[in-house]
Amino acid sequence: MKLQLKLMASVALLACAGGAMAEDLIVKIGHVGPTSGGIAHLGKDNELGARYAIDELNAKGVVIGGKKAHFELLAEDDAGDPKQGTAAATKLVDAKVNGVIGHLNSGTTIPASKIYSDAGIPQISPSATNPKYTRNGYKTAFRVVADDVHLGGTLGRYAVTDLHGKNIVVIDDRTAYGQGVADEFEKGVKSSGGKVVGREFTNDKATDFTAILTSLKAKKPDLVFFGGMDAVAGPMLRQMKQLGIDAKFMGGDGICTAELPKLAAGTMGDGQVVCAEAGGVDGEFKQGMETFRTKFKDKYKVEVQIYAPYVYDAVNVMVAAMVKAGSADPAKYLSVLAKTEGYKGVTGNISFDAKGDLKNGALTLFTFKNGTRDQLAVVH
Ligand code: ABU
Repeated sequence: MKLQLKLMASVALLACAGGAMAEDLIVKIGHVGPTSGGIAHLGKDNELGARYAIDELNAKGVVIGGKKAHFELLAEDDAGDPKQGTAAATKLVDAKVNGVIGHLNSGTTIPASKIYSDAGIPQISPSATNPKYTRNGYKTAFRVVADDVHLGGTLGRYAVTDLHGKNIVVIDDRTAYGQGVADEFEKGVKSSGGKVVGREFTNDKATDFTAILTSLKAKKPDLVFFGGMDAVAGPMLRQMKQLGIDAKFMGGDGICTAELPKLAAGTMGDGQVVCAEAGGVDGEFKQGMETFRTKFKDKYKVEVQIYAPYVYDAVNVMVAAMVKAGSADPAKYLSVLAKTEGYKGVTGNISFDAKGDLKNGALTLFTFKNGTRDQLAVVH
């Protein structure tokens, strides 16, 4: 009889323990980026930013609505391809994720945003800069970087007023990002009294630019702007050198990565390349960004490429909204997320405007010296 009572007590204790575990809240965070293909190094950079945030949140212990939250990362690869992007989005919706961080490319982020919007799932892109992403009226779409109007326009004005470009030529990769940022660059050049004397296009998988570079060489360019990603910009720089095109080379955030010097294989002159990250910190935030980069390298044994800190912030902003709402249910925390105001992240102050865009997004202009990024200025 005593043994039976003891057994019953043990079963009751186990049931309690099981009950306590059942009270824990599983929060699924989706992440999508190109972790295969030519810009896999950038997709992996973003994914590591998400893992970093999630590991930290799980270690810290976060309570949402009185329950201990356990965060799970559901990481998907879209290879930077719009079709694979929508397939990844559908998969995450079917998995009932509580929120999505991504995608990396504008060309995948924009079509995926309709799928998340239809499902009512909040999405924060840490890197898609095409303005259209937040202009479709989807209440679920947010981003934590500046857009291409700011990015391309600033670079266009800088090309004329600071780099004194006279014969400026433009190439784009015909993606939503590449073409969009190149158009904004052209507008910026023209608004500063400069001239674009030639424009060509390629695609985001191309490796041979001989024909378009030869055609542009005839215009005697002193500055080439490329709207596209580093995987294309690197070989383009190599071929410019082979063809004897001695010109400054500019681009947006897509080329402003730690990997570009390797992709250009030693053909970039010091100070030849000028690009901009669609975010940036100075003053009180500078140390926090430096610390993040150092800790990231210690943890993953790789340098931050460009947007890992923005992904880290995007996860934390989303979770902060869940905590404040007392719920990880998208229908309950979405309105709180939309009202995010003055969240202090490693990438600066994060507040969203009515469209879901970052308010007062800064840019950081960089050049490259001795194969590493060298900051020129933070532009507000
Ligand atoms: N912003 C550059 C890379 C991502 C994109 O917008 O396509």
